[in-house]
Amino acid sequence: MSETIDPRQKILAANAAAAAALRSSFAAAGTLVLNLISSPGSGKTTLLEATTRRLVQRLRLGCIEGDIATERDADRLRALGIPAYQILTGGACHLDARQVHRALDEAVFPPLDVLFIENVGNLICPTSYDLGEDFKVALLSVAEGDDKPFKYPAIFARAEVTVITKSDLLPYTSFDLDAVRRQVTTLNPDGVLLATSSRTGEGVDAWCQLLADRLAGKRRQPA
Ligand SMILES: Nc1nc2c(ncn2[C@@H]2O[C@H](COP(=O)(O)OP(=O)(O)OP(=O)(O)O)[C@@H](O)[C@H]2O)c(=O)[nH]1
Ligand SMILES: [Mg+2]
Repeated sequence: MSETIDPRQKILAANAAAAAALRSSFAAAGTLVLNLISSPGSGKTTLLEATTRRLVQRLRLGCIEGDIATERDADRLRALGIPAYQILTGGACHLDARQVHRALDEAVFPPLDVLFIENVGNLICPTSYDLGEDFKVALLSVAEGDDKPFKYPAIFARAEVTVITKSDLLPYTSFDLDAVRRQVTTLNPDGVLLATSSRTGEGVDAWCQLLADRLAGKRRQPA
């Protein structure tokens, strides 16, 4: 009897192999790599802009942007003086490890301390695709509603860090931060949750400190 292989499992296995190769090269380079995942418009690029403004003098930063169309997000980060490469998926709802590998080949980035990978705006598809990152970051904006972790559990369970964005909008909404905290803790008891506003700067220093701590932790580990 012939064994049938689920095509999705085959794709994910090929992706896992490509991600493992990326992870070893990031370890050898001592580069901390983050995979940022959230709905469209939740504030990924704006948080990266705020992060870049704070850290660009101290750390060598770079960015891979994933979008269906346009170079807009990569242009926003280049304008702040960091190298950024735009992957255009042409319709695909997530990035995969082979695209990241090709992007790194084409971009020829200088040595980096931190590489941000901003995934295609989507809380579902990017969740299953390992990109060789150190950890996934799930972002949830106050404007999206406080029920999202339990509605999209996979990403909030897998992301080591959840960043609530647009906290400046809290006074104008019924968003219950404690309710979100409880959901995230249930899904991922070891996860970290930060509330931030790229507009007021609230929580952005704590986010930058988390990046610096994770980078130092990675550099202490043998490659
Ligand atoms: N009030 C407020 N608005 C914000 C904040 N961060 C981002 N925005 C606004 O939210 C909108 C979307 O922000 P982006 O950073 O482009 O969102 P994104 O997640 O990168 O979007 P995609 O790349 O399309 O998925 C922009 O109009 C931002 O100005 C914030 O902290 N507070
Ligand atoms: Mg963006």
